[in-house]
Amino acid sequence: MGKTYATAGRERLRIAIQKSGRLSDPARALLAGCGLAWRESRDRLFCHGESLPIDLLLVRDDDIPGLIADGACDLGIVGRNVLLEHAGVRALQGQAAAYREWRALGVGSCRLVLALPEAIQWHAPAQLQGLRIATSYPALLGQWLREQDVAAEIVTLSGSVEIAPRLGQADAVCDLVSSGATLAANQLRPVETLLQSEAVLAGPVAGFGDAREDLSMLLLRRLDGVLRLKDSKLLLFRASRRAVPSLLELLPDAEAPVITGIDGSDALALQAICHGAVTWQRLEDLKRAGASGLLVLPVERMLA
Ligand code: PRT
Ligand code: ZN
Repeated sequence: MGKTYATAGRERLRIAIQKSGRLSDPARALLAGCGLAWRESRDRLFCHGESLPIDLLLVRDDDIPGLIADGACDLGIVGRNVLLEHAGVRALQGQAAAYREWRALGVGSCRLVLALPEAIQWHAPAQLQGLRIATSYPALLGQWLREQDVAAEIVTLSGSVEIAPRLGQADAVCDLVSSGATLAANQLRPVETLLQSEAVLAGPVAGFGDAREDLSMLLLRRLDGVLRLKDSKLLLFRASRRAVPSLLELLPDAEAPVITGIDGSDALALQAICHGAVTWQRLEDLKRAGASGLLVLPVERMLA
């Protein structure tokens, strides 16, 4: 198996994704949506691509930026927070980033926030001077503190950051939040957002210069199609010519509507891809404005 890892590179593309965690299912779903299929291997670390020469490496998310930087993997799906923290650590060591964000993927959204015990009134970053802040993101926190011109002590913890103030390890925390429930359960209140994060496709700064170049471009084109269609629906309906302008006003998110005449009738047939939610309310509004025979269909693939 070691041989496969070492020699699979140059002709095949290798994508690192999280083995298990919040981003593993969304990452697989996105890649499957791009037409990728894999043979699961027994060691469950390496999945050989069956439909295209694109293999998966299943790893801890924290390892993904380093794998791309080392060239052990070509692309990776990882939180922007992890990618930028890794880049921040490299920058402190005088190394260039060696990867960049290729696409934001619209899943795994969260914020990196500074949070204080609820009892403390928040005015401005200056009040952090001399305090201890617990975080798993020391490079990002350090950068932000420097921008604020504040000297605080960074207490680096690999987990259970939210509990640090109650344990007397820190005065404040800098951690990821999505719903905010964990902070609230620990009597902490978010006061500043340091970073808006989501899962991203990360890849090298420059291209590959070999067979992987075409493969990565193919994958990007398909991914763009999948991302564009994420919440999209195909809407079909009929309407009189007179009603069309006001109907189109109700469809600001419709992409290039196609309008065709119906033989032997003064009605027109319309079809449009809507990128926003097509709710019952919207259908009722369209019907009131003169649409009939409304049909909403899922859109599976799109190649522009
Ligand atoms: O094992 P491995 O190292 O691969 O996984 P991990 O445990 O380090 O990461 P994982 O699976 O927890 O998260 C992977 C990525 O998901 C993160 O890097 C973020 O980009 C993204 N993400 C999105 C989140 C959250 N939302 C999130 N809420 N990552 C962590 N959390 C944690 C947060 O740290 C806090 O403990 O969830 C808690 C808060 O949640 P709320 O909903 O109570 O606010
Ligand atoms: Zn991790």
